[in-house]
Amino acid sequence: MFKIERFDSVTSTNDIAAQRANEGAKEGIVILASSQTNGRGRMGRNFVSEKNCGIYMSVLLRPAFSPENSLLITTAAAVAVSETVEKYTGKSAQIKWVNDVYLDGKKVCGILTEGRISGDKLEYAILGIGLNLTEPVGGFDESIKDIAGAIFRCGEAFDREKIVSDILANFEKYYRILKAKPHFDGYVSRNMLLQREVDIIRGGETVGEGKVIGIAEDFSLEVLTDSGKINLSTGEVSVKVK
Ligand code: BT5
Repeated sequence: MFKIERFDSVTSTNDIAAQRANEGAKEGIVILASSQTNGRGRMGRNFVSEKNCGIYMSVLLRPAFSPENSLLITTAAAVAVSETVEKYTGKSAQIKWVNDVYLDGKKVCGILTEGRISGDKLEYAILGIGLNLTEPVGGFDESIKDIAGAIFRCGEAFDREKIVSDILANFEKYYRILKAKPHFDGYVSRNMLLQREVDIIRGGETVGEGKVIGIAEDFSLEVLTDSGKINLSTGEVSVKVK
């Protein structure tokens, strides 16, 4: 399903993939770069993408479903990356709702799905995946040194191309039947927030607190607050572990 275009350095692989999409490229184009000068996360946040230290890639998708289902792409990718990380490390990966993969308590991967909607149709989606393979020489950037981790130790041998193809193959097996949510159990079983006390953040402000009790079928986060159970939808809110 995939055709990989390789780059040395780009602003953001999501930008190049969006360009391809706007030029009419078919589903399955993958933009893979050794570094990004303007890698981004959600809500304008930065994604540190140092040269040869990670996998920075974006996949152009043209799914036949409505924009509301685009969360299925992000969550399926989180499971696909987790499975790959587990294969190479022999350790369990965890998913921090909704788009981060953690290993040994550190964030090793972030996922950003962007798209273009026309009318009520999803014209295309760009699945962006940033996975830290090794810590840069001299350590992670000051801004992320407390939270970021990598899946290999410096000097450890690995086959980057094989890891890329494993992630894509794992993703494809879910993507083919995505509306049936084949990745639901794999997502829920890796829920890092389960039973954790969290602050609920909206627009940078703490608007509530509670205990995470699960993930609902629509991938919303179930939180028990003083006034009962609420379901948090991504896009509006994020949570911070207390
Ligand atoms: C994400 O956003 O983590 C989504 C990151 C998606 C990156 C990929 S790389 C390929 C494609 N091209 C792009 O331009 N983006 C995608 P979010 O959940 O908003 O988290 C952002 C936060 O993660 C930052 O504010 C930092 O705290 C932290 N962070 C930044 N760089 C990191 C890194 N390399 N490793 C771990 N954490 C990092």
